[in-house]
Amino acid sequence: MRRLASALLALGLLVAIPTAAFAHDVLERTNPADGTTVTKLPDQVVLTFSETPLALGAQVVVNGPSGPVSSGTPTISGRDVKQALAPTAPGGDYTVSYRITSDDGHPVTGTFSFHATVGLDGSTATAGATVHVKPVSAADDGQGSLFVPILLTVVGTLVLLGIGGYLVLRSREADRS
Ligand SMILES: [Cu+2]
Repeated sequence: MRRLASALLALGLLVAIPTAAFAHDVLERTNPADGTTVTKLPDQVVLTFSETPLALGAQVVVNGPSGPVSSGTPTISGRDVKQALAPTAPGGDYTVSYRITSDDGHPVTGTFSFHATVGLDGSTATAGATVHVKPVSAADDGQGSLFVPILLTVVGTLVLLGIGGYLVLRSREADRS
């Protein structure tokens, strides 16, 4: 009986520990920032994540008034993913779509937007262009919401610890009598 109780306690601890290691790489900030206006289009966009994404399969598509202006493939430098822009990129509204591989192996995707008054080609944004303020959207193709798996882990751990603790107490009382 005591052996079973110890095993259940150990199992409960095993379930509890790895939860933190399954975190997704969350997009923390971008340059240019989402929903902002920059006077001059930078020669690259930078996406900073909470952890270093895997080098595998990173994609950043930058769409402007003239279409896609991404130049080459993105580079990963620490927690930063950098995407160079073509020197022909004009002023106007830009939308950036990204897909990176989180360090837990899951793909993380999302979009953000900004407005550049002057483009890399020196052109000014056309009159009447509006800034599209759009919240950063992020999605995890691999798992959807993390809430349910975390809840199940917590509940499962509490149940196992509870059963284990109860059995330890019972076996102690049994020894005494
Ligand atoms: Cu994940």
